[in-house]
Amino acid sequence: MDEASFAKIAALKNDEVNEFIAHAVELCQPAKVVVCDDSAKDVAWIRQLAIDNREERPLNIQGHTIHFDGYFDQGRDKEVTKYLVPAGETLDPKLNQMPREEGLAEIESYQRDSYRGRIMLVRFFCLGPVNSPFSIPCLQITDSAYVAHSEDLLYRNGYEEFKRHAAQGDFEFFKFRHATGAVDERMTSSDVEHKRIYMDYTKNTVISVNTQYAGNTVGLKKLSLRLALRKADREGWLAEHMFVMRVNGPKGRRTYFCGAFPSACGKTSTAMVPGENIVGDDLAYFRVIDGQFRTVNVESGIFGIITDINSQDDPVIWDVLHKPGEVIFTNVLVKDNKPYWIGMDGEIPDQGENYCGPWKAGQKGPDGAETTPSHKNARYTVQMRDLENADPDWDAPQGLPVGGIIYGGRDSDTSVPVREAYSWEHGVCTMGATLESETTAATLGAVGVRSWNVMSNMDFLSMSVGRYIRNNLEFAKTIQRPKVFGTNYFIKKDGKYLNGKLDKAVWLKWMELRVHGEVEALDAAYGLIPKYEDLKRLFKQVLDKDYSETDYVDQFMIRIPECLAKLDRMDKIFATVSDTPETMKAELKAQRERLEALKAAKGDYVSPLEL
Ligand code: SPV
Ligand code: MN
Repeated sequence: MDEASFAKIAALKNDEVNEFIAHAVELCQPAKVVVCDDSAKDVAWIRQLAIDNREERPLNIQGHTIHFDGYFDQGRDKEVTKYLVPAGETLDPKLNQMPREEGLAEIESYQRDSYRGRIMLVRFFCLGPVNSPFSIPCLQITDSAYVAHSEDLLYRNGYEEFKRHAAQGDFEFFKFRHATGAVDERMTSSDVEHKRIYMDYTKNTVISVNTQYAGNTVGLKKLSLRLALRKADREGWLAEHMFVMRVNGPKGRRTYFCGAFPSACGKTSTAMVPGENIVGDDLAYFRVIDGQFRTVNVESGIFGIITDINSQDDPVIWDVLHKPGEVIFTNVLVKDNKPYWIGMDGEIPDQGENYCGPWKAGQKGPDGAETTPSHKNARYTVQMRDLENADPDWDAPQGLPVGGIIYGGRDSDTSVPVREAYSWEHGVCTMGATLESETTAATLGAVGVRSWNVMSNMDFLSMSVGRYIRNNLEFAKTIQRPKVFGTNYFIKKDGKYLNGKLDKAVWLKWMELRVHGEVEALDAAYGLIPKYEDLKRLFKQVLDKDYSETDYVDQFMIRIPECLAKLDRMDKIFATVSDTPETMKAELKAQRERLEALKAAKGDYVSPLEL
């Protein structure tokens, strides 16, 4: 470590920082340690290092690079992601876990000497805006310049934040230590057998090894979400897997919405809907500030799925991906230094380099599976400040007031496209806690299988399901809470989707009006639904479309047998949750009774015109 690096650590005067760095040096044995601060010089040095050590390669457009993850490292790996539980503590049995001492010994054995001949990077970042009630400072150690570079795009700088806190005395921060492990000739982690992501949650620490995929390595993304859920539980706030966006109402009114959508349920496309403004696309914290329910985007960039990004459906992202500026492409197809992906405009070459290495159409993967030109989870990494539809207040230190929460599921046969909850409790329990998504042809396995994903946060829960739901129910109890909505963009009739891709723009405007009590709604027994006249007017206004009454009736038909079947599934699931809150049980029961009563009065399938 040179003097400049040493001086940066010394200035923080923090034993916990010193010990974490010293332990990493001792364990991983780097050739050199470089400590970065928030300066443009250090950020630029990291960007160049990623290229110099061949973790990234420049593409044709200035500032664009490609990074490849290994064939078996294309997503989050749940199986090897575990909580380390100290002796004498218990965690909910639904969580993947192991004894702490055993886990530490194992993962440290994989990280021992892993930085030999490499540079150990020490970085400081901040979750949420800096110098704000939401901020959580983070210390990241890694030997991957790609990981460090991604964090520069995705998070606020945090060195000055650490300094500010250091001046004030003790403070809590999150720590991450990542090691790439053995690599192949393409610089991708090759020791797949020993891939591990272990949460040493009692020490606010996450350790990962033998992986490069950002969801497993970028400490501030999903690794921090698991720690943040526990910190929030201790402190009485909420850490959510949600986008944040601004919906523009009449007369320049700005209403902020947060949304939890499992994969392939329309999360990013909702946050990026034309005419509205994005604040963030993945992680949100909620706190009560000055008696208001407020939120921030935890991140400062987007690590988004690139599959199906095209100039028609996603003009803003398409533009960012085609102009000079900082973009990291991952696991797309590259030919002549140009990136290609499934679902883009134009022709895709039938050969090049991709997540398999050198690639030709028809090639089988090392596991014998069919391959595609780009991986379906191939991604782009860009900064909020490069998005022309970014809300100017996206970085506000006091956060933004929340008008509505949206839980977006995916089913072909049950829920109407949009409905409003009767209350916070009704929404949290029957829309958030019962969120389901149906598998599509794009995922492995059978199509149409429903998977349950509480608030879309299931993969990141670091406590029991019941406790997490209870925290949501209890949060902000004494103040006005946002309205809660449920969406489903995927309802079908006779095998055909009933909605166009852009219809969500209309649902957003309707929800905005409902937040302010400016349109009426109909009671559909499992929530409040729009009236035809209002949607007809909004379709014309937003999409310049004539919305027919037949479309309305098809889309908003109350399908009682399917709704009751969903309640049956939920009763079965929650019977396995030992600490289901009483409120949850009561909401499910009341929902069933309302649906049964409507069925007795009007039959199995009830037209919205009959309500
Ligand atoms: C998700 O899978 O929810 C993501 C990408 O946002 S990952 O970084 O893998 O979590
Ligand atoms: Mn996510």
